[in-house]
Parts: sequence; C-alpha cells; structure tokens
Amino acid sequence: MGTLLETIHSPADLKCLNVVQMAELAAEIREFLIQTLSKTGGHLGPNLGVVELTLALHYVFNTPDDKLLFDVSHQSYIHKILTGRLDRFDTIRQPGGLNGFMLRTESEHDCYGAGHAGTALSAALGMAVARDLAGGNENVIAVAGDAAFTNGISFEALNNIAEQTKRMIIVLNDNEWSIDRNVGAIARYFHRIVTNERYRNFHDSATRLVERFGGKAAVTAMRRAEEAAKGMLWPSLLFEEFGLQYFGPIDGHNLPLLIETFKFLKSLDHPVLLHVLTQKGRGYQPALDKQKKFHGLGPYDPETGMTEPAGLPSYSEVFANTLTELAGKDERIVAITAAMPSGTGLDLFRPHFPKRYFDVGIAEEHAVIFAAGMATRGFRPVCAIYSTFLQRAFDPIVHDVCLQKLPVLFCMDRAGLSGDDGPTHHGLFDIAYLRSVPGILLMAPKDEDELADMMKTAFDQPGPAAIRYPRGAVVGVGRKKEPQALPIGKAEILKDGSDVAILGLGTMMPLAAELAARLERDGYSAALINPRFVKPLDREMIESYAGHVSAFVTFEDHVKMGGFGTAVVEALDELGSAVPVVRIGWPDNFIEHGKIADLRAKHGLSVDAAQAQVLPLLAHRRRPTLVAS
Ligand SMILES: Cc1ncc(C[n+]2csc(CCOP(=O)(O)OP(=O)(O)O)c2C)c(N)n1
Repeated sequence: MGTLLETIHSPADLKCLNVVQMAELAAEIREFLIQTLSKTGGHLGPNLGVVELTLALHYVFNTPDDKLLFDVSHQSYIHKILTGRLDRFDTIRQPGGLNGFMLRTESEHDCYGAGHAGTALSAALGMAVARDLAGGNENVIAVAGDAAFTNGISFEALNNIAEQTKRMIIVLNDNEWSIDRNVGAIARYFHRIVTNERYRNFHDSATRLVERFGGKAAVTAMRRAEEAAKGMLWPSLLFEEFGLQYFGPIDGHNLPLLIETFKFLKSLDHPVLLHVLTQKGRGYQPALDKQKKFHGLGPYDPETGMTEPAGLPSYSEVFANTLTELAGKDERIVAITAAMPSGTGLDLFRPHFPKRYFDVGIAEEHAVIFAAGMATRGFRPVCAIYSTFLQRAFDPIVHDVCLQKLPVLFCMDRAGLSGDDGPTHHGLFDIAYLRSVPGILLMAPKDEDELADMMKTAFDQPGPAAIRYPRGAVVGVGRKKEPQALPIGKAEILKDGSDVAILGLGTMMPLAAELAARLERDGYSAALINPRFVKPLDREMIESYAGHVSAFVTFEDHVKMGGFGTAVVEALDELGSAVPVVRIGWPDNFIEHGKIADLRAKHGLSVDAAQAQVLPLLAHRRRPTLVAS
C-alpha cells in the first residue's frame, strides 16, 4: 500500500492534501486496486476510470451529510477506500467481507444501495426533494455512466428533475463503454459531443486556464462551456431540453479541473449535468487492451492481466452455440440482449447472423416488448437476459408477451445464486414471478444437453417459454448431434422407487442424486426424478408417486416461497393428497454475497439438511439393508 494512501482513514484526511499529493494518491490507489483485485476479482476497469473523479467529489463534498450516489455502484470502490474501508478492502466480494456494490448497511457514506442500472437519478431526485421538503441544505450528487443513460428509468427521472428540485448535480461519466461498447442513439449523441471540434478547443483552453489560475478561472471556463454548448451544430442540447444546465465535456482525469468545476457547480441554484470524459481501465494496459474482460472479472495475474484458462464451456456458450445452430435452420429466430452480449454468450451468435442480433442497451422492458412486436410478425425472438435483470420486465412479460400468447423465448442466464456479486445479482425469484403467469412454459435443464433440447422444445411450440440455467461451467455430459424436443410437461424418471420421491430441479440434480444414493444405502427405496418442467408441472407423475411414497423431497436453486417445491405442494393439495414435501431452497431472506458452496451449506441447501428432514418421515418404511459378508 502506498504511503499517502495509508494516511487516508476518512474523506477529512483527503481534504488536507494538496493537488500534487492528490495526484500521487491517485497513482497509489490505482496500484492498490490492481494488486488487491488480482486476488479477489472485481470491477477493475470501471474503478480505474473514476479515481480522479471520486477523489474530486470527496474533496469538494462532505459525505455522509452530502449524498453521493453511483449508478449500478460497481464503480464505488474508491468511494469505499476513501470512506474508512481501506483496511477491509482486501475482503471485497469475499465471504463476510465488503460487498462489491454500495450497501446502506455497510457504511453511513453509502446513502443508496444498487447493483442494477438506471436507479441513481430517480433515487437522487427522491433525496433532493426530501431535502427540500425538510428544509435541508445538503448536496445531492448522482454519478451515472453513459450506458446508464440507455436505461428508461434515467429518462423518467430526467423528465421530472427540473420541475421538482432546484439543486441536484448529475455527473455523466462517459467512457463510451457499457460492459461491451455502448450502443444506440444516446451513445452516438454523446460521441458527437465528445468529438466536436469546438468542445475539443474549449476543453484544451479550459484545462490550461484552470491549471494557470485555479478557482476563479474555472468559473469563467464553465461559462465558456455554456456558450460553446449553445453554439453547437444541432438544434438543441438534450439535457437543456430537460431543464438541466449542461456543462462539459471535461477531462475526468484532470484533478484540478474537476475540483474547481465541482466547487462551482455546488454554488448553483438549478439542477445541472456535468459531462465528464473518463477512460475505463486507465493506468493498466491489460484493462485498456481488453475493456470487456476487465469490466468485471475473477482473480488475475497483476503483471500480465492473464486469468486461469476456463475448463468446460459455460452454459452461456452452449446456449449461444445451440441458438446459432437452430437459427441456421429457422430464419424466424432472432436474438436480443439488453447490454449483455458477452455475458449471455450472444457475442458468439452475432457474427453468424448480424442482422438477426439486437443489443438494445440496458433496456430490459424495451427488449421484451420489442420481442413481442417481432413475434406478432411471425419471428421467434429469444431474449437472453439474466434472471435478476429480467425482474425489470415482469409487466411486459405478463402484459405484452403472455397475455397475447406470443412465442417469445426467455433464456434466463445466471438463474440461481450468483455468488460473489451478492443479493442484487442473485437470480432467485424467476420461478416465483413466472410460475404465476398463465400460458408460459417454464423449464430448467439438468445439464447442457438438456438445455439444447429445451431450446428446441420452446421453438417447436406456439407460445411463450422460459428456460432458467446457472452461471458458470456446464456439467460436462457433452451434447448429442441434434437437439430433440422434449415431451411437454413430462418429467424424466431417472430411477423409480417406492418410499420417497426426490425431485432435483436443474442444477440441483447432483444433490438430489446424492440424497437418493444415501437413502438407498440406508435401506429405503428412493425415486430420483428430473422435473424438467416447472410449468406445466408433471401432475401425472406427482399423482402416481403420491399414491405410494411417504414423502417428496424437492431441491431448487431458488427461494422456497413461490418456487418449484411450492408448485409440488399446490399440486398435491389439489389432488387431495396429504403426503408431506420436504422443500430444499433458499429461505425468505436476501442472501448475502459469498461462495456458492458455503452459502448453500449455511442456508440449508444441502444433502445433510434434506436427509435430516426426510428421515423422520420415512422411519416406518425402513427395510433391513443387505450387508456383504
Ligand atoms: C438492469 C441492469 N441490466 C444490466 C446490468 C449489467 N451491467 C452492469 S454494469 C453495466 C454497464 C454499465 O456501463 P456504464 O453505466 O457506462 O458504467 P461503466 O461500467 O462504463 O463505468 C451493465 C450493462 C445491470 N447492472 N443492471
């Protein structure tokens, strides 16, 4: 750790430094981030881009009194370091350690938690209006990336800000990247501003002015910015139309310029937007060379930026390769991502069918309604969206897709516990929010071959469908040559049995199999079932086992409430059966971040826990086991 960094225990320590020392501190922070995250993993690129910006914000403003929000908040690591969490920073994303996002329970300086994009402006406006009503005086500052402005909520907030408060600062942190390259008209609009010659000239002269004269000149510089903005070639500046005064773009790595600018903006009595240009990955060549990879990654070699080679392919890759194959045979298939081409694997599909691939930006609701529109015209759209982000699109799924019985396929990547990212990213609610929607087919594969079969199944039927599959590597069973459609609503009986029926949904199959094996060893006859379909549930199978087993056990990587086990309980209730169901799934709590295996053990998603709960229900069934002599 650098010598200056060691002296920073709170933002007050920062305020004692001069600009030269702050520049040294910025370099120390970069080195510290590169070294620390090489062990823990994390969002290195975005944080390397906002070192000076965060230093300047904490230099000028006073958290926790002033309210500082980061959109998504994956870029809040420097904020954490400066606000008393330096000594614990090496625990970031580790079990029991700091969360990788802002968390209200973690620090009084984290005034708003996030993990999903597009929330900062609305939440900041809420805080500003609350301040105005309470007669307070604090500053409210929202930092949002250029990709956050592809999100509808940001614009819903913009539509309200000028009417509802006189004091709020928005910082547009423009690095031209989302996780992948930022897309769409807004991205192009920002790009036009950035590459405009007048701004370039202004920018250079503003920088020189601030460097020469400090505070006073910055005010002059800002006024000039305003003039330059007014004189631009296109008729109106977007943010001015929203009633915000627009400043910039300024160099987001020029500390004196940032400091003077924030001092000036703080004094204004109307809402403002400052456009700041930053470089994602700044100061670390591997991150500059591989922007996507270093947006967020696991441990790496700090010298080279190299990561451990992946072993088996991921579910995302199998999904994308299968989709490419199926799309080759069916021209109606189109693929849609909401700003996650690499995360979902769709970047593998894109080169094969560039015209049938759509990245709509961070716009999950739009993605789903756009898909619905295409489906009305005979296409077979696939929305590849993480389970957690699809939460945003619940209403379009109900109102636009399912109500109209449109054949949109939702491929829900990262379904189940996400691990290190924590509660904002766990995909633990999709069964609950989809199971209740009439007409949707809901499936969960036990391995990669079944994922391909389920995609084929979805395309072969006429209505909406969803498939949930986990983050990470596949089981390794390989894939048969051609995916085959599965009989709809039919479970797969892997092994018959008469005492207990064990149902392992999707990724939970190994736990179910292990429980079945243990119970068999103990002298019970255990049926092992791969449900495949959450909806429609295989009622025939349930009815048949309800006739002779003493218990069902269900395993799911999902909250118990409203999940797969609940569906089984409801089916039994409707059948008038009193056979008990041991449900293994996540409890009715938000689950913290950590290692998946540890968290499963801690929260009772284990074979031991299932065995302990089911054995008392089976006691009367026990047969003597044959012991080899
Ligand atoms: C609703 C939602 N969809 C997708 C994501 C995944 N995601 C996390 S960060 C990010 C890109 C953010 O880009 P930007 O706002 O420009 O910030 P930068 O990382 O470039 O600093 C995306 C798409 C998310 N967090 N929330």
